[in-house]
Amino acid sequence: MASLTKSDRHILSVTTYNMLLLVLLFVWGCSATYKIGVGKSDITGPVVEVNFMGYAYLSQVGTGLRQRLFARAFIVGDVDDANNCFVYVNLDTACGDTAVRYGILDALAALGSEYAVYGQQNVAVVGTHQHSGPGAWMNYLLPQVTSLGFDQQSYEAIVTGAVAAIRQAHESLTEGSLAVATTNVTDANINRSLYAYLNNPAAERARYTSSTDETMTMLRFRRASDGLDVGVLVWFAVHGTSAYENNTHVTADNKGVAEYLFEKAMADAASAADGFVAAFTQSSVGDSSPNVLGAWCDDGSPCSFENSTCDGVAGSCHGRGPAFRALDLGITSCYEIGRRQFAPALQLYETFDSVATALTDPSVRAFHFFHQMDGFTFALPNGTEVATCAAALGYSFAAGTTDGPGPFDFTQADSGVADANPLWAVVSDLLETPTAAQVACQAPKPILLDVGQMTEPYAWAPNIVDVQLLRVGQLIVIVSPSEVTTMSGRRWKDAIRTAAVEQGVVAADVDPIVVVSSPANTYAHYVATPEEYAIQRYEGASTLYGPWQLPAYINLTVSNIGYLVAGAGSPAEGTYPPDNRNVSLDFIAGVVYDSPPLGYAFGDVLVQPASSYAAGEVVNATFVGANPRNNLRLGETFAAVEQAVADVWTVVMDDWDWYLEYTWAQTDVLLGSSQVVVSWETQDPAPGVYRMHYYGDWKDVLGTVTSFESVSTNFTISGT
Ligand SMILES: *[C@@H]1O[C@H](CO)[C@@H](O)[C@H](O)[C@H]1NC(C)=O
Ligand SMILES: *[C@@H]1O[C@H](CO)[C@@H](O)[C@H](O)[C@H]1NC(C)=O
Ligand SMILES: *[C@@H]1O[C@H](CO)[C@@H](O)[C@H](O)[C@H]1NC(C)=O
Ligand SMILES: *[C@@H]1O[C@H](CO)[C@@H](O)[C@H](O)[C@H]1NC(C)=O
Ligand SMILES: *[C@@H]1O[C@H](CO)[C@@H](O)[C@H](O)[C@H]1NC(C)=O
Ligand SMILES: *[C@@H]1O[C@H](CO)[C@@H](O)[C@H](O)[C@H]1NC(C)=O
Ligand SMILES: *[C@@H]1O[C@H](CO)[C@@H](O)[C@H](O)[C@H]1NC(C)=O
Ligand SMILES: *[C@@H]1O[C@H](CO)[C@@H](O)[C@H](O)[C@H]1NC(C)=O
Ligand SMILES: CC(=O)N[C@H]1CO[C@H](CO)[C@@H](O)[C@@H]1O
Repeated sequence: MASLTKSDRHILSVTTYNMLLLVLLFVWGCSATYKIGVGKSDITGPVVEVNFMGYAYLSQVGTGLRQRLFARAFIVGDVDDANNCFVYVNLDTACGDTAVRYGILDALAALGSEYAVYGQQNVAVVGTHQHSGPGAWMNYLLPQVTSLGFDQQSYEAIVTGAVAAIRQAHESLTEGSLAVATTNVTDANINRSLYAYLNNPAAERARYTSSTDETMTMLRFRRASDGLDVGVLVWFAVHGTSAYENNTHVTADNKGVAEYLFEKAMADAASAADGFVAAFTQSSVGDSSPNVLGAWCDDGSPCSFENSTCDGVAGSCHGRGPAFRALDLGITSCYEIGRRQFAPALQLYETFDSVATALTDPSVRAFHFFHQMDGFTFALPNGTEVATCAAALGYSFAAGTTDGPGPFDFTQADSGVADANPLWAVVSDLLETPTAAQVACQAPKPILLDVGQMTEPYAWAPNIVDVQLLRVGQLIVIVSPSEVTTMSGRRWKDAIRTAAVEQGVVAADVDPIVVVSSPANTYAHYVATPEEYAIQRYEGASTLYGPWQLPAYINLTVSNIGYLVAGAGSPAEGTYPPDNRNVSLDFIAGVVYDSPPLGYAFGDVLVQPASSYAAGEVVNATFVGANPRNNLRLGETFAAVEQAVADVWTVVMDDWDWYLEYTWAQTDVLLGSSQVVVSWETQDPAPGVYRMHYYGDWKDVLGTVTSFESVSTNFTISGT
């Protein structure tokens, strides 16, 4: 081979350089550029004297706070067209809801033209499905029964925080890239209705290794300006029922723990921008339980397989979390199931680039419409015409699940204790007997509550649902109003994946990535497969619109998937669901006034901490308190642990921290006296000098609210 001249070498190196550049451009070109923004804001409503939303257990009324709740918002937009964008709001709440979504949309509309691109069509409001936050913020009457109505303060905390998170996301919009990676998590969920799941066809079940969806999907947001990550949105299916129905401290359950651990880890990560937002969002949650040791009778024998009873009774069959022997209302299990989502997520994040798929198509699309489920007739894929019905709940609904008693289990208040529930006393006479047509439509469901036909004094449950899909590049998000069971989610995702390819929604050379978010936008209970429905366990009994609900949801989304094609228009909005915010009943008494016991002042320390503790011990301080409903202290804290660092008090823990617990108790109803215990379950803190700090707000007889604060004496913690 002839030797090259200097000029030849130059030409060669230029060519090599150009080729390299081309290759690089090709790689960069693969990853599309989007507008991205993230935000996070406190949504912790009244932590005491309000019933928790989720288990609908009449006596589960808040007595304090373990961990604050947040809204985390993500905005994705097309760089070339500001109108093509969507907002994904992940709320640490039991579910999305019509009242809350109306409130968010009203508030966005009031922000003026800059926010006019966000509306019905492209805002998704998704709940993490936790069961230990204050309730009384929902649009329909049924979930209001155990919460004694609708509480303006509880509702506003969620709406205001969600809007604040969306504003932060909007104000932080910048160019960036998105990529998706998945991993399998095998120790954080279990199927709680295996008997129903097994009624799905054997050939279909054989396609999967598990009876729960074990896929964790992470969407990473990386901004272009400095290459730092601003957030992750993580889908994984597991009920937020680690904390049991007898826990009365507000928490965001296992997903709140995962979010906390991930955001704390990112605070020190070189790859993460300041204000990094990690949202763990809910997926095919319907039959997926965090009680991974299975369900057992209180006497230690297994519950009946078919109907989860012990000697024919449902009440004594309970799911057990990984740490059920801790006898701490599920709190240790809750942390552990959170950690079991955090750890694989962190590992995925740290190895992300080697396994991720970049989103490569710059288009961003979303559609939403309302659909009347009562009397919706449509054709199954084999041509047979079927219909969905007005909402109804079956008998198994009252029995609840192995994760806890039935949500809205107000049958407990049915006789004898009616006086205990003033709202039930008002509405119990309004129960409807289902018509023959409704019985036939819902068969084989034995109807317990014909909620879809009950509209007095206002609608009890939704008959109109939100139908919504979001798309960015080849990622498609199914936004479901009902809790989707494992197999329902698989069928729905398959149908969307197939349709997205067939209808050219995604480019021919990429595979669509499909995820399910549920429960979102409203609360339409469950969606089970027709085969699971036939079994009528809890999830089937709570599939509101009859046996064909899942095929209907699939039909509605698949038929409209063309709206996700770049440049397509929008579907008609449909008939809006009723807005019950102004007409809802409210039997929740407000705070009358606070006053300290005779001879004391607000903030006086009734019980000081000991002077020293060993790491691992619990430190308690008791203060003369006031009702925390006087001021929710959103974005602030009721309690803090401070450490003396070079003689300067430095906050080391606040209301967000899992191991700092705030407990409020009324000690004299007439006088309005109360006390607060700030309790720190120390793990392995740095040895040093610490104190407890309590922040309160008291209300006088005229209604004026005044803030106060107080600190305990110093205490030292020695090493282990
Ligand atoms: C997850 O599990 C499924 C089923 O066993 C398997 O096909 C897939 O490759 C796994 N995914 C990852 C990322 O390990
Ligand atoms: C539950 O299933 C058992 C069989 O496992 C049966 O004996 C019992 O009658 C069932 N109970 C109810 C309430 O359906
Ligand atoms: C709380 O509920 C769980 C599950 O039902 C039960 O195992 C536990 O004993 C209860 N704890 C208390 C203190 O009542
Ligand atoms: C949905 O149902 C309608 C009405 O029966 C039918 O025309 C359409 O083909 C169905 N769409 C899909 C995707 O199955
Ligand atoms: C179509 O499918 C449904 C649901 O599997 C079934 O009930 C029906 O019998 C089928 N119709 C025909 C004509 O095969
Ligand atoms: C509810 O009441 C508020 C305040 O009075 C009012 O501005 C609003 O229009 C009402 N909304 C509906 C849907 O009636
Ligand atoms: C600390 O306070 C909590 C909450 O009131 C209470 O449950 C716990 O028993 C107390 N622990 C100690 C060690 O006093
Ligand atoms: C408590 O600790 C602070 C900070 O180290 C110190 O300034 C103060 O003197 C201590 N108070 C008492 C009573 O020891
Ligand atoms: C495959 C699988 O996940 N099976 C579990 C489903 O849940 C039951 C208890 O409800 C377990 O026993 C199975 O191991």
